[in-house]
Amino acid sequence: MTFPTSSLPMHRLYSFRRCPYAMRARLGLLFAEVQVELREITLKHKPAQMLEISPKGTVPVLQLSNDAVIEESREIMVWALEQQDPQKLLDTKTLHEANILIDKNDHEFKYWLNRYKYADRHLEMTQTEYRQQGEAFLQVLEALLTKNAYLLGSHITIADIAIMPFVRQFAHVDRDVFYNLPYPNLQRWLTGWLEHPLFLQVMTKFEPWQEGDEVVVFPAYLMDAD
Ligand SMILES: N[C@@H](CCC(=O)N[C@@H](CS)C(=O)NCC(=O)O)C(=O)O
Repeated sequence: MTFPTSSLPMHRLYSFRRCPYAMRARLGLLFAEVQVELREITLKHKPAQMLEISPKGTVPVLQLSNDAVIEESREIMVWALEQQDPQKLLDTKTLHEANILIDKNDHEFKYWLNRYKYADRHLEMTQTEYRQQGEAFLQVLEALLTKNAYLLGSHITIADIAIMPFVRQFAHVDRDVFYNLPYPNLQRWLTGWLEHPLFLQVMTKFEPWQEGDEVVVFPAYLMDAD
């Protein structure tokens, strides 16, 4: 279903297409059906306007229309879903478990993922050893997905959208290796996500924003997520 674009002022998201943190923020906005002005950036040339409101210089950054700034991806997802959550991603029954999984993703899995991806910069262990360290988390996810279609049940929760971009990145270090690992349910879950209409929308390409550009509205249209 298509709705007319809302009138200004809009919230504004600084984003980078390939960043997994920015992907989860965009997924949160899409599932929440919250439209924002999107400013695509490059990490090499961060806009001064972004650094002014968020000097730590990471994406995503959400500047609300009241000028409040949210500069952590997790908080952006939660903020968006607190505005509106038609698919109940913030299900109170699973929220505690979701937070534990997201913590594990952000504080443990991400560490091994970086080393697996950039093994040539971290010579203490081999790439295979880094991958095996990361697989400890994949095994947790596989066990959950053996029981259910999504991580915490038969419906998508915030855990799925928060973690999926990182599993995607892990898989894409070497797709042949990933799809030959003994995690059929995780592979099924990831493939489902890569084909999901909202994920395809999240990966829309935009030119980096420059002062004076026309406003880019994201999502350009809202569709049923089913
Ligand atoms: N804790 C932050 C981490 C965000 C983050 O590290 N983003 C990366 C890109 S994926 C970044 O902006 N890095 C800054 C840089 O490389 O200059 C969040 O969850 O939003």
